[in-house]
Amino acid sequence: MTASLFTPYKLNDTLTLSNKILMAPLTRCMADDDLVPTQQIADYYARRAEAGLIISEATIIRADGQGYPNTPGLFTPAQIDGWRVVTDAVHKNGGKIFAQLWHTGRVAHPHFFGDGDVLSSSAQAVEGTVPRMRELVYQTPKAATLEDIKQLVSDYAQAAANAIDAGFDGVEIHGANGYLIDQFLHHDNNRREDEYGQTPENMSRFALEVVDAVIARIGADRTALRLSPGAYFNMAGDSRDRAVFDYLLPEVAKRNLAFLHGGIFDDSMEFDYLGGSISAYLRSVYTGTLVGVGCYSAETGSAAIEANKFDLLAIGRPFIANPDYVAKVRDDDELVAYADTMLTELI
Ligand code: FNR
Ligand code: 8K6
Repeated sequence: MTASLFTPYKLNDTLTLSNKILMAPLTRCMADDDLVPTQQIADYYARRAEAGLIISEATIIRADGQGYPNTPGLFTPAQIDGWRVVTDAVHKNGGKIFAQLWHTGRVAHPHFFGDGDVLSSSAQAVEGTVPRMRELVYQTPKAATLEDIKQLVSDYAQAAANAIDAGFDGVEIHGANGYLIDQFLHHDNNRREDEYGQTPENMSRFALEVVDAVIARIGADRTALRLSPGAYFNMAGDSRDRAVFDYLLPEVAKRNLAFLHGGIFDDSMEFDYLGGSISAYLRSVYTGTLVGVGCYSAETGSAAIEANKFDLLAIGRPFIANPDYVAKVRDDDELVAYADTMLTELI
């Protein structure tokens, strides 16, 4: 029932995956205090090298992108060296790994990076407090100036170059889940009146500038993108968002990225203004390789691939619970059920 997951998949002339199971990006908050990945993190990823592709936990491109404790970075020499230990360990076990490039935008907190502005598309605060750190109330961000935007685009590109330097096979730009890039793509957050706001073309501009800058540094074959056309996390939906993604997705398709990855926790969720689930909407508008994700099992994911709903399957929580997820699925062994209590330890 899962045989379709175990055939190789050619992403492009540069990269072929040995199977269609991706490890989804999973924040673990276990980097050291300089945001350097540890040997334990290297071991954790190396145990999962049988995945066709590992996508790393979200990794910040610069200090003011941090919104959670001990999330790794890719902007200091020590962080690059730390990641090289991880990528070497994964490669030694026959795996492939992309870095997920992250800036949390208005979800960042100065508690983590010292003085400095919290940046977003507009001065719209996210309600509430940092998870598990209730004393940290989110601040009203500063709307990024044109100068700030230029610098951010350049910092994404530099982080991509750093990822390649650290031995990653490519990068996934984190444009999903209500973080910085997504904060330009939804009307709830983007209230700008300049060339980055109001129209689908303007609201897509930052995302496309980041994509183009990363491609210019490391090539389209090694560049992927994650997007959440449906707002569901730290952001409210707006029926006008549909037009933004209707414009953006064909533009992304022209760039010939390695793949596009939906950003969602449960792909059975339907969005009125998208006319269905995230994967169904993305399939209808985007023509390249599509990764489906969100509460799939190997069986339901394999069936979805056979029904041509998407091309590759990303697995998140079950991979936290089962380092040997791929072998277990292949051998039809029983999986350990995921529980949130497992987040305190890297098994
Ligand atoms: C996530 N997810 C996530 N997504 C992302 O783009 N970057 C990240 O760093 C994280 N971190 C993260 C941590 C934890 C603990 C969870 C549970 C989830 C979302 C994840 O990639 C995936 O989309 C969802 O978990 C849905 O897939 P599963 O878990 O149902 O297979
Ligand atoms: C993306 C980085 C976040 C780091 C902590 C993640 C902890 C996630 C635990 C699962 C909770 C899912 C909540 C998502 C909102 C879904 C609303 C339908």
